[in-house]
Amino acid sequence: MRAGCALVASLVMLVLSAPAAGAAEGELVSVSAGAGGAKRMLYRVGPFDVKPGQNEIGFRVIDDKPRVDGWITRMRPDLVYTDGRVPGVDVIHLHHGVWANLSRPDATSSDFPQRFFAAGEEKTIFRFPKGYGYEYNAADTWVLNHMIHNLTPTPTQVYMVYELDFIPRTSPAARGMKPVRPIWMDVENGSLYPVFDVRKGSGSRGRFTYPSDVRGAYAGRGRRNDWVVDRDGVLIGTAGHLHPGGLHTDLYLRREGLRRRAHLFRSKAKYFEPAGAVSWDVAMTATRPGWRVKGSRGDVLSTTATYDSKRAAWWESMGIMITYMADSGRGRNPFKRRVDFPGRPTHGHLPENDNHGGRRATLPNPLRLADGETVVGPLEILSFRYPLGGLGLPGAAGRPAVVQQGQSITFRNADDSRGISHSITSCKPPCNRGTGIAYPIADGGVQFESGTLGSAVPPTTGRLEWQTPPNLDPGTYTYFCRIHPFMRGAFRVK
Ligand SMILES: [Cu+2]
Repeated sequence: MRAGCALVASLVMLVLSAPAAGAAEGELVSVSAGAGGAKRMLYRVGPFDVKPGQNEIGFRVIDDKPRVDGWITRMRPDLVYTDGRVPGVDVIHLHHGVWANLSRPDATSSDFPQRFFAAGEEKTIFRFPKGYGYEYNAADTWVLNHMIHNLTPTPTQVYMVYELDFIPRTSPAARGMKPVRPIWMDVENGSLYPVFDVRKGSGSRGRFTYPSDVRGAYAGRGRRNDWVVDRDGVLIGTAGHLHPGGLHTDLYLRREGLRRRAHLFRSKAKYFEPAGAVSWDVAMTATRPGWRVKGSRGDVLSTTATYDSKRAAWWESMGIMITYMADSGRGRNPFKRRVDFPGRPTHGHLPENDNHGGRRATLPNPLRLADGETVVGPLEILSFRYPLGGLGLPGAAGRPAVVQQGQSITFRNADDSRGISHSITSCKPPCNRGTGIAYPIADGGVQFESGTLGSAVPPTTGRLEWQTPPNLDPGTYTYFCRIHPFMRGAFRVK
């Protein structure tokens, strides 16, 4: 581990001090043999106790990994219940898993151990081109940074699954393997929760690119999306990570003395989702096996993330592009020859994305309801309910809460004591249809957003209270909780 690395040290302390996180009780589930001594190994880590409505970041040392040195040539992530079924993404959502090697330094951020593989709900399968692999030392310590999000109040248990294609160092297939180094590219690199907001209507022509479309995105903190290439080498593969609403991530190279930057690759979000770019029913494209790009020491690699901003706002979005680099080998000079050929999606539609939602109204239409009670004092969100104007609540409580024009409603998250965070996020009225991966979304004509209300570390904002904008025109406004989208509410400005 690198000395003087405060964040890593604190992560390790966190991992080692948490009793539940000491010895992981995961296991090697299956092994199948491939050519030349290669193996496909399926591991599961956990089980993780998933609390009601949880949406938090945790760490766990991974003891479940190959026992001998060798090469990793492919990784596939997943999430399963204890009975092996894959949870619906509208129920349990893999916000992210980041596999980090505590025994090696990270290339692009001194605040982290080496982040060598990561996945979100798009579940990208990463395969290195033939002859390349991630060099694996059995003695290295791995830690899994996980964020498992429960969209419901029902507790459960899940395992994180990772499948490796592994070549033991002593097997014939290991001959001539070339090592790759993970280069973690991220539009908010260095942050434990690297997010930015996409407002509806921002950017131009319905597309918003971060950081380019935000003036002063990195004011006073350096360009988070840049990395100065530290030694000559060859980039051999990459794939992007986005959230719903995301369209593509891009990788560029700049070289001193050249005016034009070279476009290296666009990782596109291929949506299977019938409603379009609004859900996790998506696969990202990865570079094709023949992609090789020469980079020289002193070049600047950078990444951007582009989202659709026509239909909705996308709060707390990400843009990450893990790129793998070898120290030597043949590659194209991207300033002389084209390299940005289209990639391929790493998988097809996944059945856990089958509940799209948004088909039928399952709650009363607040536009047609009579006035509810006039708001006096803060509204306490408790037990996954908005107390006044919570759609589906019995009697007057289920009708739109009334506020006079010029006044605000204060919401307070009273579930925080149980570690549950909520948001108040505007959606287009009536916002009363069935919940699924594609509904509701933050498509309110008037945008308001509380952030993730909670007192803990990110992803919460550290605040429990939020006030509606005081300048709203008379009318009925609908909102939902981004963390628990079955929660809906309405208020009426008079
Ligand atoms: Cu909530």
